Amino acid sequence: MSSSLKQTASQSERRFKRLVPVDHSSVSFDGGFWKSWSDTVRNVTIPTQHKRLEEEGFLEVLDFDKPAGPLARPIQPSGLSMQHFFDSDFGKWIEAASYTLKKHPNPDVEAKIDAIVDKLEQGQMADGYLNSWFIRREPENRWTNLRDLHEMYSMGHLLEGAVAYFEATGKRKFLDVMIRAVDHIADTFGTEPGKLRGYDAHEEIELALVKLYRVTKDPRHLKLATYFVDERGQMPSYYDEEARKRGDDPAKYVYQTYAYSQAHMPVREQTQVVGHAVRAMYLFSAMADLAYENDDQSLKDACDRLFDNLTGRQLYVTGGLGPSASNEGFTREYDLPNETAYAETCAAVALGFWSHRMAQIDLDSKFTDALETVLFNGALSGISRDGEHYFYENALESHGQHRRWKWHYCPCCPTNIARFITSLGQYFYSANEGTLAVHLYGENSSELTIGDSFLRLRQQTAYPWDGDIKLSFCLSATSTFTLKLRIPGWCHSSKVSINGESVDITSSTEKGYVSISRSWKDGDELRLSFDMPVERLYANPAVGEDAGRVALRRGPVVYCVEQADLGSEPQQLRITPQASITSRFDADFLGGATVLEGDALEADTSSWKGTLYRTVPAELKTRSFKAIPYHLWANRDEGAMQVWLAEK
Ligand code: FUB
Ligand code: ZN
Repeated sequence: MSSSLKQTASQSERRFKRLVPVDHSSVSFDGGFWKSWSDTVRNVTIPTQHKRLEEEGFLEVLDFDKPAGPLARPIQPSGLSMQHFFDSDFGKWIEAASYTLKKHPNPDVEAKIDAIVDKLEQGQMADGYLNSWFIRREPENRWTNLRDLHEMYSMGHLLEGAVAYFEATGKRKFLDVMIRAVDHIADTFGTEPGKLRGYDAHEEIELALVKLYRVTKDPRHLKLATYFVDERGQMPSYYDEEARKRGDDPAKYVYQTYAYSQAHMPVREQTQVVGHAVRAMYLFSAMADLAYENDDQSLKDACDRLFDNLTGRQLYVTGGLGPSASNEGFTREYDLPNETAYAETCAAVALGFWSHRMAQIDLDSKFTDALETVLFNGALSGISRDGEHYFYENALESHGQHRRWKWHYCPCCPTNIARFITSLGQYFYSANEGTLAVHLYGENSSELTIGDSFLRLRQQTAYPWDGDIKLSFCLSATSTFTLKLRIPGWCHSSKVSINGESVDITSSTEKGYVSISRSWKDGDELRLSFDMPVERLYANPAVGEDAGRVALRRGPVVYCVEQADLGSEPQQLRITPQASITSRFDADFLGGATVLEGDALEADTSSWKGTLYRTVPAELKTRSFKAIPYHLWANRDEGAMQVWLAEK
């Protein structure tokens, strides 16, 4: 039996018909929306982030031959200093930078990565342990506080960096260093006698181990990831036992509940998304990975419940998530305040990771719709148009107090959005023996393999500003496969034609993907047309903050009104239900974007001077307004902004 036939047989025995995402480097953004973002991240973000890591002393933690200096970040009440996880920041930077290297070799970036790797190798302990904080400052305390101190979180990010760097360059040193670190973790944790039954409170190592397994094919790496996910939330809590061992009272836990780390009950029993948002998204990404690798229906079911809970009750219209600063996460369902929204960039990026993984085991556009929403809104808003300023919190309303910063006290978000964009190609397509799925739209050309066929596919489109897309097929030989095209959830009217002949899509659409099975030949041309009107969105009445308000969306892009255009605060604007709102592409607006324009009402404040309350409401006068894509806000002068606009 040929190896590809063997693979087919094992696929058919599986519960999930798994899709394999394309390698990010097989997709080139040679024009259109993502070209300028990818170029900016590669040419500006990656080098400036390294500069910041140097300037801000992040890389000094690797000077293992010098005594550790004074703390750059104080210890917080939880016992954690941001410095405990500096390794994660350069780990993520290495990962983001590595994704650029395959197509754009850069000896300077490689040298910078190699310098970090040399130091990591030098500092690694004889038993494989690797964490700069503990090695330099308190080696006797390693593995004594998984609840608070991020040891495996940091190692997980180094591991993801090592996998990406190996895949980009073929250089093994970093990968081997991290495999030794993983061997050490596996010797220390697990259910076998003599091992600790612990797991890190900040999830990350789990999904990193699955990435490692996909490179090494070593079942021990998958087993370790599975152990961490299965062990999470088992009672009695490991964290209580660990605290007692340290001489701490578990009842004095700063965050009070292990729901903060999704460790309040076994993961398969969880039905509501709770706690710290980034942690939750990393955990659920790992659960989806393990459902995929282990063919585990129970993990898939848990993910489904949690996904529906998140998207049905706890997600901002922008794809932002985790409204509260106090736990960097979730509160109660439908609690979606706009001005104080925490909505951390990392959390939106990580929702992208999770939803993408879900789509590989269950091709349902509800997952890829969520991916697209974060991509064009709540994640992309985390980086400025110049590529070197950032948001940590992605508010949906501001009075001008939210400004982008050059670097952050806790800079987890910049490198996260960078790695999302530099690896974006992998999110566009996935395939298995007989299927090619197109998840995202945007100008690109890609080199894809479906079964034994090699295909060059070109997407020509001005998406997301326009809903017309041309897919051109360049095939060396005629090839039969099923093309699955995502019909975006926001689209209410779409058309597909092949070589000028229209295709009936109503009967062949399942879970938001239209299936077209045929013999594809060189030169075939498929056209997609998604109707893209300006839409008014209303929130579930349980979201008290949005009562009487409307948000504007066109295609996948959510809009906001900024004081920079209005000249006054958008909070005084009233959108009327009958107002016509038109769209126009403005090539000069922040690199080119479609803006919305229309008439609205605005309160006349001239008669209110010195009055706070009165019995006569404000008079309203007509004025014009302009709305801009939310992801582009705060790129101009300081001022107010609003996504959910009052409706009159
Ligand atoms: O704690 C590590 C990272 O820093 C988290 O993922 C972010 O929320 C920020 O707290
Ligand atoms: Zn972050």
